[in-house]
Amino acid sequence: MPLKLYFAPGACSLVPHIALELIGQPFDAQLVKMHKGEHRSPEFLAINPAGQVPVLQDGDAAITQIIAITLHLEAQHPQAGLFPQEALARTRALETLAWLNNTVHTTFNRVFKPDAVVEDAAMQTAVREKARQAYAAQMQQLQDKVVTARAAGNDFLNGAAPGVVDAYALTVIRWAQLASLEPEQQWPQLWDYAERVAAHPAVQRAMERERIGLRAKPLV
Ligand SMILES: N[C@@H](CCC(=O)N[C@@H](CS)C(=O)NCC(=O)O)C(=O)O
Repeated sequence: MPLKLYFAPGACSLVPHIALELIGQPFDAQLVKMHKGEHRSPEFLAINPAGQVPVLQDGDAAITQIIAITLHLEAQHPQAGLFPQEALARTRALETLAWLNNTVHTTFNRVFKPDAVVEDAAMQTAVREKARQAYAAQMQQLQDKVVTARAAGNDFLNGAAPGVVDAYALTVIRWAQLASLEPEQQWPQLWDYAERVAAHPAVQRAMERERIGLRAKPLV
């Protein structure tokens, strides 16, 4: 039975989606229409009680959490280059991946859904603005990482070719635009990098299936 990925266009499920395309073997891509609330349907909650994408269905196992899913894929396909091979480079990639997942992603959540933090409308505006500032600082940090990688001769945070960490970086750079930041103008080296990642054929296939481009319109 092929692996099945539950995804929503442009959501963080883009990360394992790109990983699956990098592996290059057939898989099922199951669209979850989050704007229609499908992630809260009884059918989807039976698969992931947290009501979130991504979910990777591998046989009877429904695997959640991007880091767990991508490490599971790497364990099955160690030659696919999802993470660097060399020990310290691999650790650095995981370090950045964890930061993207537990810090940058959750900062974006506060920009996008400040109502999950506070009830009061004025306070929501304040939470959003504070989070937007934090997100901008994190984009600068991400650009610094890209510049350091380039100085070491690597076009990607993963090394010479893109991997899981680059898929997550691309995802949060797209989100910066949703948060009314302008990465193309504000962090040109980061934007050049995002264009490099997005130009990779495997990344293009995932983005085409999700019907998204690198450029995205502000949402909040
Ligand atoms: N820590 C989770 C984050 C998953 C997550 O935040 N998914 C979002 C999409 S980017 C989602 O499904 N949100 C819907 C919700 O929480 O209601 C992971 O690594 O997979």
